[in-house]
Amino acid sequence: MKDLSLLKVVALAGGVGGARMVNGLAQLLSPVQLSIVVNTGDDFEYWGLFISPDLDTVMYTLAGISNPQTGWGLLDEGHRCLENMRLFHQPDWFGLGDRDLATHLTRTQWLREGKSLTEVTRRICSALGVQHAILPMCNEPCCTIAITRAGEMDFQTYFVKEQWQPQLMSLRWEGVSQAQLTPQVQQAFLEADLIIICPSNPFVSIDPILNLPGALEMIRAKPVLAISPIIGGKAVKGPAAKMFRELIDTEASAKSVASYYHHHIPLRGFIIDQQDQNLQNEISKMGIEVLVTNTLLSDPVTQKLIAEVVLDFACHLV
Ligand code: FO1
Repeated sequence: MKDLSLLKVVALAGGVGGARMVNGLAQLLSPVQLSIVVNTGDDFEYWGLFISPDLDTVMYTLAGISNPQTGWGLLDEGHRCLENMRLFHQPDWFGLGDRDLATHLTRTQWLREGKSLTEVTRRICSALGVQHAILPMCNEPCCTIAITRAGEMDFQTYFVKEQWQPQLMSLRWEGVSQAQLTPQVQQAFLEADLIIICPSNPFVSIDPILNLPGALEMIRAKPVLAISPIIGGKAVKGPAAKMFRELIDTEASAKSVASYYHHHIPLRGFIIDQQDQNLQNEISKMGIEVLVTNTLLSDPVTQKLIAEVVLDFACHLV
């Protein structure tokens, strides 16, 4: 059994569910103990600005300034700029708030000055008072492209503009062959005692990280624990359940999540919600230790409680 105070964890995260799990872990693990590797497959250009939604969602959540209703964007937000962008017949389907714009303006300026996405993220985190290392999975663009019956589209067009309704046939990542895990991410994997796959969308938040050259090998070398993003056959938020059906012709369940990951990363542990208690034995038969607990990350206090249960389970596994 590992002493929690000595545990070094790397969390893989994307989207709102991932950010909320990370928020729980960050209340229990110091910045020395916890590093967060974040998906950048959702990144895109909009209004001439470089937008990195998953980095922002994790940063804002850890800074305690994210909009609790949506999980993304900022608290106390205005949309005056959006109103005037409409006057100029600019696209308005991606709702950028006024305060949020400062992040995109600054990130775009610093990237244009030649700073890496990792350095830009470090600087913004420091200004927001976030002490944990939020690490983009790579510094090169590696954008998720949705191949749908309605044609190909970038991820945000699929997810926001089309409200993830087009039928998905497959996904691809623009630039993946030139993309590399950053040195900081590789170092975090090497030093980790445990890797936690947060309850994010397996296909568009976690797979972009796993697809990067060398990622699977580095992750397989460590004990891995995952939390199911599917509860009672449904995603807590977003298209994960629909993607199980459309991408791999599989009914979404905590069990299908476990076998999806286990197929290419042997899971040491898997955490499912009480609603899926009935799946515990079937998942255990795959050779995975299963923990059944509440996994609804509804607010920061609950996020911390769930993280406590997860880490206690983890300390018995590693
Ligand atoms: N999601 C929406 O459904 N509608 C939006 O208008 C929207 C705006 C937005 C602005 C900034 C940002 O960081 C995220 C935003 N998101 C919006 C969420 C975003 O599309 C998703 O959180 C991730 O890309 C999926 O993980």
